[in-house]
Amino acid sequence: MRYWSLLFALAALFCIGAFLYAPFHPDWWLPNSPSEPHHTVSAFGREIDSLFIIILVITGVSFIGTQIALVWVTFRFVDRTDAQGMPVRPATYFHGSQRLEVIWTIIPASILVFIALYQMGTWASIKFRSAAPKVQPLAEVTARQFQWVMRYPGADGRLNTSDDVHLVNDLHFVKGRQALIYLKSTDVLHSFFLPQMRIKQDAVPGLVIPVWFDSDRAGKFDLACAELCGWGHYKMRGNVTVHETQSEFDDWMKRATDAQNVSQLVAVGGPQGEVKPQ
Ligand SMILES: [Cu+2]
Repeated sequence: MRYWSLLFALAALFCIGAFLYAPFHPDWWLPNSPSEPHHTVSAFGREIDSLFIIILVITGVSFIGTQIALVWVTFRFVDRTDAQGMPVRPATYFHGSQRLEVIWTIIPASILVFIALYQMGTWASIKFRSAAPKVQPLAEVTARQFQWVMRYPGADGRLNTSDDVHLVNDLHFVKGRQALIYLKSTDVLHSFFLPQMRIKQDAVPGLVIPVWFDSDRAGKFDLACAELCGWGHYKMRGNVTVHETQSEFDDWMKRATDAQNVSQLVAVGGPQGEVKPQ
């Protein structure tokens, strides 16, 4: 029955096609800006993508090699019987092969050690607190079921003061500047995910975790929760706006501050809004 070898060969061909297609097709698996599908917007993005490509090459070459071996073995050593129904080439059985086991342990272990060492620099620059940029925090982001609560410092530039600006699912920062946020959670595990910037960080109840990122393109991007956090997990989609200049960001912040002051005045004036904002 050589059908099996044909079936394995077809599956292998399909996967090899996908493997060759993936790195060159925009948005096949690494999301980018819609207007520039081949451009990764953040500095971390380029490092993360190159790690992905290295892992894709290692797994792809291993996969192609094992598939060729599998197809060849199932084709070459297909079961054959003679006129009496007896196997022409009876199978021989043996138990264990120390040499083989040593080889197939050492090779994957070496590959894993290589990847672990190779990615250390990238990991350190994205995750180590010592690498956090020495800048004023952009915001405090608190995840809760099921929204992102953003708290921006107001005019005084300091967080946790009375002029802070509160927004929901709306992250803004400036192009070409490192943005630093403090990530918290009030209930369960969430995961702060900026797909186009290749940033993903768990929000853990009880912890305040610094997260930093940048973008070399202005525009609209996505924020998502990448941790299944309950029935409304899908609702934790937020908007990310990268402003072209600091003054554009400042204008937006002023509008957000004014809108917050208006809503507070209306709240003070009661549901009928007797106190009219100026
Ligand atoms: Cu969530």
